[in-house]
Amino acid sequence: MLIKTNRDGFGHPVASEITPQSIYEGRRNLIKLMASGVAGAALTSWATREAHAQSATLTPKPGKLAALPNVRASLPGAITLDKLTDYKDASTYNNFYEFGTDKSDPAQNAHTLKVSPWTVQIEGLVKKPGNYALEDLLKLSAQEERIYRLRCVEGWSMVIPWVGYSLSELIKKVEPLGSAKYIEFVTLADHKTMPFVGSRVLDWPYTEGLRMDEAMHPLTLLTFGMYGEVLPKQNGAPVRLVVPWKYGFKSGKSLVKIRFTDKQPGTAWNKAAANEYGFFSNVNPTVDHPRWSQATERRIGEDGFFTKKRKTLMFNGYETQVGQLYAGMDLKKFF
Ligand SMILES: Nc1nc2c(c(=O)[nH]1)N[C@H]1C(S)=C(S)[C@@H](COP(=O)(O)O)O[C@H]1N2
Ligand SMILES: [Mo]
Repeated sequence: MLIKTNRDGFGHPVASEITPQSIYEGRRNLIKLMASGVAGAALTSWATREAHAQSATLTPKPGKLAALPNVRASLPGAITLDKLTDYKDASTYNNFYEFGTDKSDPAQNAHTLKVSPWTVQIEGLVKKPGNYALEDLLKLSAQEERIYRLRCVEGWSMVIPWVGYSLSELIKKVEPLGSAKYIEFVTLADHKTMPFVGSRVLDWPYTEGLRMDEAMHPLTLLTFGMYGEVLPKQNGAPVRLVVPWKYGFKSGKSLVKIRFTDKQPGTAWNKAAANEYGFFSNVNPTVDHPRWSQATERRIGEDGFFTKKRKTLMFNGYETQVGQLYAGMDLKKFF
């Protein structure tokens, strides 16, 4: 098996292939399947297992999710030696407040979410606004598997193999105007299918935002799948964001709108409690949440009586890649 790490001109690691040609071809065949209308075919578990051969402990999932087209397995170069979180934990211990505030609620309730047809509206300061069908988004760029840490602001973390492509690919295609400095991400708020939309915890729809350079950073992943398959509904199907150096809540699920703007957009958690959740919300062990420390984290799946907590890393361990974005900024002030 070929393992190669490259760096692009910015010093960002780029994907390193871990996939033998046969698997690549196998996955390529799925594109043909998709094209021929056989979209319900599950990605064979041998391909998933093979792709995860680097991580000995993957629990392949059962399930019959539709296959994702055009996927090649790859590693982003950063933090891939951690053991993967079991699929079962990643898909049953969730935050998705539209389906309830308990960690087990989304897995129980999200089956009502209707993920097809799905369109993402692109609007604001951009040359090519419009409604983009999920199928078109899927085809826009080759998808990669990227193993990222997700660190929740509540103090737990997981290591998940996501499937998608850099959001920058989409941004380049829609041609933002020079005046576009931020992007607002709006997620679905459907009373009929999301039982907790309307609850007073948050101002719905759940929205998030990134500065343009953060959105353009190659690590920011427009995500369609995990563990080699399409996203389970509770994880934000059919398309979500994953911004691995920020607290988990920046990674909005079930995206319906991407709006380019010249002003810093409001965000759901900042509106709910501005003193607790800032716009940036970069993972930072030295800046405590007003009600708890952010210095350590509990890795889901490692909980045992004698298990030590892990030290939380600056920018969730992605400092080499993203530190430059915040050069000269007071990260206590801009938390
Ligand atoms: N629309 C929406 N997106 C959301 C949330 C939410 O409640 N609603 N929760 C966020 C939080 S707090 C976290 S930690 C991650 C959890 O993602 P996961 O369940 O796939 O691990 O999703 C984020 N995205
Ligand atoms: Mo979170």
